[in-house]
Amino acid sequence: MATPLRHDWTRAEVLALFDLPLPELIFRAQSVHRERFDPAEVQVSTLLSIKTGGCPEDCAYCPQAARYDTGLKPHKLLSVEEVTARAAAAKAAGATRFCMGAAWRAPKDRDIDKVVELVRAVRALGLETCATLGMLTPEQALRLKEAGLAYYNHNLDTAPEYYGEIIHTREYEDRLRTLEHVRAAGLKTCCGGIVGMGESREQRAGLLQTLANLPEHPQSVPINRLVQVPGTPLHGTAELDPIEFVRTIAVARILMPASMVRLSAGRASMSDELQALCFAAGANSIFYGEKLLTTGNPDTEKDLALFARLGLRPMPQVEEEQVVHARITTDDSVAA
Ligand code: SAM
Ligand code: DTB
Ligand code: SF4
Repeated sequence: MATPLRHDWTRAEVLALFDLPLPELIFRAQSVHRERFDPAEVQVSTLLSIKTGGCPEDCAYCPQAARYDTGLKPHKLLSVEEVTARAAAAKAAGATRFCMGAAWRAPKDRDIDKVVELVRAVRALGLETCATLGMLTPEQALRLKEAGLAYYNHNLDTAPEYYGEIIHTREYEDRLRTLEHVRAAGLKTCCGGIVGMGESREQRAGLLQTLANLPEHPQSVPINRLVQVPGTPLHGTAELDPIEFVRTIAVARILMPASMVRLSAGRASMSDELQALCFAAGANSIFYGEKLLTTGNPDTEKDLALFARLGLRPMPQVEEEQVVHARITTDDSVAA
């Protein structure tokens, strides 16, 4: 029987996992991973920034906050034609999910009207859809669900006690509330955070503990390594030890055994060897395509060569009904 899902992790338990000798930690993560996943498969999603820059929030890591001078060229919401062309190209390159990101604090209802059109257009190409648009009302979440959106990305970013060091224009509670609305609308959640922002190991454990103790584990858990962008307050932060990054991935895998753990931002500056360790530690999805939202990502040829080198292959797209079935049989909180 697969390891049951838990929602009652203590900080001490999570820290004890971080403290394990690395081979033991990777062994445990890999064992849990194989209970529910094929260790040779990696899910690939392509990102597109559909509305770039000019954001009123002050997230200290983000090149899109209007208040930081990062040299970024902002643009308004892209047209349906442009997004459709980009999604078709992503599909042709082998992506199975297309994730649209907008630099909003919270979309207006008329923004949602337009995003609904984009979701319909991307879905019509046979791609799974994901969006990250900021805080949502319950009604907005429902409208996105009705349009056929599969996932909503909304990150907790860091531990509750470190959040105030990174963002001052909204509260942790605001993030939790939007996640509640997303779950209530029946959307799958993509929720994770960023490491390498100067947080302590205890705070990395706090982020993962909070994610695992949500009422339902996020189906997708992006672990981003901070991309340091000149002009943002976090530019110049001491680099996180790459082995500590691997530990973070492994602990995420152990705490959330049925979730896709995404090796997210930061891959452009990671060696093949570091990424190989992350896959061995239970990461099973990546962003694929030469750009994240505004910063670089490895190009597709490089990733395909990495997959070939490691004997990995892209995960086939899961049909909607199969996903629902898998959630009911693997997540006790859904089955209960
Ligand atoms: N504005 C919306 C929001 O904040 O929810 C959606 C877009 S926002 C850019 C999506 C996520 O990208 C953030 O929550 C953060 O985790 C991640 N991110 C932004 N800048 C980053 C950076 N420099 N390094 C790593 N991750 C970053
Ligand atoms: C997530 O957790 N990481 C992605 C996606 N969700 C939207 C975004 C990473 C952004 C990195 C900085 C940039 O390219 O602007
Ligand atoms: Fe705005 Fe999102 Fe960037 Fe924060 S992370 S500044 S909310 S775009």
